[in-house]
Amino acid sequence: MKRRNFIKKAALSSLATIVGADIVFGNMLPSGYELLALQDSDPFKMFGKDKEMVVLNDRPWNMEAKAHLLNENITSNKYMFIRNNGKIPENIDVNTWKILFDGESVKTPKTYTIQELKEKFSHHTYQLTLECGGNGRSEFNPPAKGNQWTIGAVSCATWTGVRLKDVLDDVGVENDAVYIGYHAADTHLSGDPKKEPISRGVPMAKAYQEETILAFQMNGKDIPLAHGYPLRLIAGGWPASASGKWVDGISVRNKVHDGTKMTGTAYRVPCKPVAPGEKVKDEDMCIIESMPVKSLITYPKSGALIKEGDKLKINGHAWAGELAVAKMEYSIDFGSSWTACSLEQPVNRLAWQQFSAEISFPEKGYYEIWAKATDDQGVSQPMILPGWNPKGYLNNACHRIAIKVQ
Ligand SMILES: Nc1nc2c(c(=O)[nH]1)N[C@H]1C(S)=C(S)[C@@H](COP(=O)(O)O)O[C@H]1N2
Ligand SMILES: [Mo]
Repeated sequence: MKRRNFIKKAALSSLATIVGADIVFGNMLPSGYELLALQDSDPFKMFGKDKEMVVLNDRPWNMEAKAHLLNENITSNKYMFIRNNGKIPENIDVNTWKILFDGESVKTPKTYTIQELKEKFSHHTYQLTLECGGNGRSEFNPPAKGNQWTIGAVSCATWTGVRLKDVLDDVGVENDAVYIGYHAADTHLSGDPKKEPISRGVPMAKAYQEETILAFQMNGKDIPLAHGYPLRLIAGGWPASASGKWVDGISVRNKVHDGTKMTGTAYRVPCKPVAPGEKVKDEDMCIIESMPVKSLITYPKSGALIKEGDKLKINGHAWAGELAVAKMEYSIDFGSSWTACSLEQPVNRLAWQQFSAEISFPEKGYYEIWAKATDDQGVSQPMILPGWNPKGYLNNACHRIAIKVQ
C-alpha cells in the first residue's frame, strides 16, 4: 500500500502563523493540500494588515496604504503595501531554504542556506525606502493597465541581513559581470512551473552598494510572509520591483538581466518624452533606475477641521531614490507661494526623511496644503502629473491634503 505523504512539521507551523490559529489535526493534512482558509480568507487577517488598508486586487494580492496610515517613521507591517505578481509560496521551510548563485559571470555556482549566510557574513541593518514604480499610476490619462495605485505603494521599514556584495565576493564574480537578476519561489498565476512571475535585478554598481542586502529580518523580526519570508533582496531607492521577495537565486549576468518584467514596457519608460497615448517601440524604452524625488503629508488626515486662529502642525516623509532630499516646502495657495518646512537628515542613505511645519491660516475657509520636495541635485517634484508613459510609472506629483478652517 502506498503511504500518504503528510505535510511537514515546519510547513505546518508556517501555515498556522498565516491562519493565526493552531491547525487541529494538521498532521493529518496531505501535502500540497490547500487550506480553505487560505483560498478564501480575510486578507487583513491573513497578512496582518490594518482594516483601513485598501485591497486593489486579490489575484494576485495587492494592497496599498492611505497617506495618514504611513505616519510612522518606520513603517510597520500592518501599514506596508503588498505588491505581488504571482502566488505567494507555500510550505516554506526556513531550515532547508537555499539560495543559488549562478549565471554567466560566476566562476562556479554556489548555494547557501540561510544559516550559512547568517554565520559567514556580517549583519547590517538599514532603514530603506521601497516604492513601487507604479505608485500614483491611477492618475495617468490615457490610463495605464495594472493595479491602480494612488499614493500608498511606498514603505520604509528597517531591514536586516547580509550585504549582497560580501556574498558575491565569496562566490567569485568574473570581470565581465554586468547585472544581477533574482529568482524567487512565488509561482506564476497560470500555474505553469516554468514561468517566473517576476525576475528583475540591478546593475553591478547597485548590487555592490553597501545598503544592498539579502535580508532575513524586517523591523527586527522574521520578514512577514507577504513581504518575502524567509529571504529578500533589498535594493532601496530603486523601483521596489528590484527587491525580490522569497529569493532563492541570484544570477550574475554578463549582459543586462532579461528575466520576466525586465523587457518591453515593464518597469521601463520612454527614453525620450512622448505624447500621452503614443505607441513606443520596445527599443525606445529605458529601464527605470533610481526613483524620483517625492513626498507625502501623513499628518493630518485629509479633511481635517481646524479652529480659526489655531496653528496646524503637519508632518510627513520625503525621499529621492539614490539621492537625498535637500529642501521641503509647503503651499496653502495652490503653489503660488512656498514656505520652508523643517527637514531631518535620513537615518542612513536611502531612508526617507521626516519633515514638519506649523501652518497659520489667514482666514476661515477651505485650503489645500501642498507639499514639495527638492533633491540634492536641485530637482523638485512637479505640481501636476509628470510625463505620460505607457505603464503609468514614476508619478511623483506633489501630494496635497484638504483642510477647513472654521
Ligand atoms: N518574488 C517577488 N518579488 C517581488 C514581487 C513579486 O511579485 N515577486 N513584486 C515586486 C514589486 S513590483 C514590488 S513593488 C515589491 C513590493 O514589495 P512589498 O509587497 O513587500 O511591499 O516587491 C517586488 N518583489
Ligand atoms: Mo512594483
